[in-house]
Amino acid sequence: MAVEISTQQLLLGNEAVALGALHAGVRVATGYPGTPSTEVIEYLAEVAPKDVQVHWATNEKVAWDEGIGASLAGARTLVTMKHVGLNVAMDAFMTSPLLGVNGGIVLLCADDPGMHSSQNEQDTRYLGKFAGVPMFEPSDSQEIYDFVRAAFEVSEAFDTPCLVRTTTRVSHSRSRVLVQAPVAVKERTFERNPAKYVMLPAYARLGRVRLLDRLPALERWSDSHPFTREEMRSTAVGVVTSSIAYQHVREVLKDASVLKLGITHPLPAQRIRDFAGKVDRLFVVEETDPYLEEAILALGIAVEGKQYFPRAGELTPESVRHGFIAAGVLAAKEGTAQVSLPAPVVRPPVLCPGCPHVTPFLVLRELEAYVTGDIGCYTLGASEPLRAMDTCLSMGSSIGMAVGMWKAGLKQHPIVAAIGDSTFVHAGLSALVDAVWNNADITVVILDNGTTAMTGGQPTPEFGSNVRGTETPRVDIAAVCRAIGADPVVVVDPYDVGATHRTLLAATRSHGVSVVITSRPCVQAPKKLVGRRYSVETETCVGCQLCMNTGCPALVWDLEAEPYENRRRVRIDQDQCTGCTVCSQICPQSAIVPSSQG
Ligand SMILES: Cc1ncc(C[n+]2csc(CCOP(=O)(O)OP(=O)(O)O)c2C)c(N)n1
Repeated sequence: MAVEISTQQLLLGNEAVALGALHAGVRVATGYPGTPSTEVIEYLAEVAPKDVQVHWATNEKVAWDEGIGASLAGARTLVTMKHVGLNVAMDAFMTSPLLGVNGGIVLLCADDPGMHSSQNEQDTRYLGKFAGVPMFEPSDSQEIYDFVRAAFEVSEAFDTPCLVRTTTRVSHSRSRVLVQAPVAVKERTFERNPAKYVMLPAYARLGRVRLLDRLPALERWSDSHPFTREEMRSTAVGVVTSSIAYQHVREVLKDASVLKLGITHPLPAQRIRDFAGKVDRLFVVEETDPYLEEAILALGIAVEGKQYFPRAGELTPESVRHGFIAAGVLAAKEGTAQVSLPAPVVRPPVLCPGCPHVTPFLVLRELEAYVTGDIGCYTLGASEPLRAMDTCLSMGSSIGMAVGMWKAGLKQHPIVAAIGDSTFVHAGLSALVDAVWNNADITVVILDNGTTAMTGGQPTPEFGSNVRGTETPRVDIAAVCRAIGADPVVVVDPYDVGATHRTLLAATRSHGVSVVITSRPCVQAPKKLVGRRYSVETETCVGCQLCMNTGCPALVWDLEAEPYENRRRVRIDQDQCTGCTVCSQICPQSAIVPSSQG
């Protein structure tokens, strides 16, 4: 082991996933970054011995395909992604239970209720049920560790992939974990079996029957498993719950009896029936959708739930308390010993000082381009003051949407797709092929900062090294675009405002699919880059505020300087300035100059 394993550790939920997998004998782990799942692969890369293969894939479908390949070749395998990532992997994921496994395979899928860092809110439990796989829902780091270990056993015992579904608070909370000795896993190797592993319709029909036959056996297993825990207290109120909602129920309604579910597909139907028979009023408390509630109603059991508890956003102890007050279970004043603090001032996210994504958006706004955007730090190009992005749907959608707009006949302004380098490799490549093939008249701007900045700076295929820092070949994005047939393909430095302007203007005036790659490393990766700082010459500044259009947080109002004709002058916060020079290049007065202290 690269890191010593003690018996008790304080672990982040995502670290517990990694350690649980490691102690279950995982040999291959892959995934695509996405909050709140990202730390699993990063931690595993740190603690796993070098003979455990840990790497990032280019997208979630590729990760799942690699995972299934590794499983069939005999390795216990972990694949990680966030909820929307499972949509990307869904085609392969849906068919994989028909093939079954060789080495156990576990998918860790982390949902983001409340959309702290996501384009939508989605309850993955429906997808687990849809695919017909055993699904585990842990509520703290100990359960994550135990459930992940168990999931590998279940995967092999029932010949099916397993899903461990977490949510933000479980993935990102730290709690004590008692770790067990690693298991010794039996060696397996690939055995040819086309009738099981080749999904021709004739074989797939058999696979579908195997899947359906497996479900009753899994339900019996779920009914008898200790991961379903009945905690009997007062019989006036019984609550069926799982995941983080369990913690909130225990905090808010200490006297209630609880049926705590650890396996939420297949549901332990008999245990639910038995529990319902022991309590006067039965509630379900669950985050986001009424997944458990609908299933319990379908069993013919009367249950109360979403009429009291919110469906949108994260559950909190407060929202659970309010729900029970509305249901008449708690009196309004009960359990409200909370200190009520004023709501914090909202501070919208902004691009970092020196972010190389700023200039292309300044130029695109000036060109009045229709900009179909994509997902990454640069989505902030839609916000004030840049206001240069018109749409954003899902990862990789920008190019297809630009083609669609062009097909629909939008002509007044140039149509530009803006996409980050990681997103381009994730789902933009085939869309670029489509654009060229369909003879579209669009410009694609690849905002190439050499990293996956939004999720914390994971390496991309052009980075030159992988998650463990091992050297890898670099994928040349410009060469790929040329090979696809985009023309022209121009690389420009976004810190050079004039060159970026000229390049984008020429590209949007050309016909066909043009690509402009704005190439500059992320200012934060691998560590904060700082050049010579700049400052404003107060007497030269006329308060025109043009520099403020960059949205750079280092530019602030100079409250001490005399205003110029009633306009506030600007100052540069020296602690934040990175010396990118963009504001200096656009200042019409040439008032922004290198600081004397350097
Ligand atoms: C399907 C899906 N997978 C993963 C994510 C998480 N995520 C959001 S943006 C992003 C990539 C950002 O990298 P890049 O496109 O290079 O832009 P940057 O943030 O570096 O500017 C990822 C992985 C997501 N939102 N959707």
